[in-house]
Amino acid sequence: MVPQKGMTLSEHLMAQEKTNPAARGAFSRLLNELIVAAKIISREVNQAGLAESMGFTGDVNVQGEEVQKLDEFANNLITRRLERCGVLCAMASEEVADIIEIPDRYESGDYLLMFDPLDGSTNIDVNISIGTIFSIVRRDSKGPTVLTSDLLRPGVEQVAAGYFLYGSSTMMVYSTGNGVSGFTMDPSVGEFFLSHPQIKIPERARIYSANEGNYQYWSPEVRKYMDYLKGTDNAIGKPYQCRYVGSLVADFHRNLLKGGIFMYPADNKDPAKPFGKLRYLYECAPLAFVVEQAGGYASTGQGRLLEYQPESIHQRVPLYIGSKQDVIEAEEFVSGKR
Ligand code: P6P
Repeated sequence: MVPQKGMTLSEHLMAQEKTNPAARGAFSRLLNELIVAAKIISREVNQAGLAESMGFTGDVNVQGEEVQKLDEFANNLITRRLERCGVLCAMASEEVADIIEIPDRYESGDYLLMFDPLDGSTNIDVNISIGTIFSIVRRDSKGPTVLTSDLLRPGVEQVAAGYFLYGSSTMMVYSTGNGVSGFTMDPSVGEFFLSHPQIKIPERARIYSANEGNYQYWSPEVRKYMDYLKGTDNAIGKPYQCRYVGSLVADFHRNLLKGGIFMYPADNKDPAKPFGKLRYLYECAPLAFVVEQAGGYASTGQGRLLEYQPESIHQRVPLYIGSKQDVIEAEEFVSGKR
């Protein structure tokens, strides 16, 4: 099946099931529930900006409902919708300390969902794009109880991953292991249409995304790489351009389409976070799955990120992700080989 621009997401999911029988039915139910949640989050994100500008007080909105912080709202919405889809045996959220079990009243399934319900939510009131990131694995353990080890999987074991981007338009970008497809929502009909079939990231591009305010907290190897990018003796012969909005999904999406490297290195700013800020299960592994499916690469700075074995559900790891040649080069510097 050759994906045609304008194809709906539902058509695309059904076509995926033909090439991926393991995903027949259950998978589409899971993704369709996620899509409904994303449409509702998209509406709330847009209204939040309006509410802010109209100066509503925080506690009660125009419908008289209790206003929750948007990331709490997004987390609760995804949890409530997905727990009843009959396809999941557990979930884990960047917003929730422990594993999220499926209530007994709902049918359990063979998949687990890890998600960051609203990454970058502090950017809402300055109208910068934010996103929802998701990762799906099949259950590993047998027996009546889902184990934490079912969640603590290296990213290579994901069966699907992707993100929703709430920006100038709402997009969904995802992969089930057969390349990366991007869909743009037409708000007038509330449907996602294929706008970016078979996304491929350039092998190299003159863009880097990093918070250089952390420069003094980085290792000498990371600083050496940053200085290399900003010099003229790099592979392109000109200083790279810095593009950084401080919203991972927005920065990643731009680099996926235009190329370049996003990095959040380990730093010694906060002894409690020696491996940097970003979480493996909800941010790094799903985006690494997508970027490799698009021909790119993701590294912890010491090796392939998708092969990293997380030790806790909120494990943080350093992240270097984007164009393959750029990330390989970063890994050579950061691991001390250059
Ligand atoms: P810093 C948002 O809070 C986030 O988790 C990511 O979306 C973003 O890439 C990163 O943190 C920005 O962190 O330290 O540069 O503000």
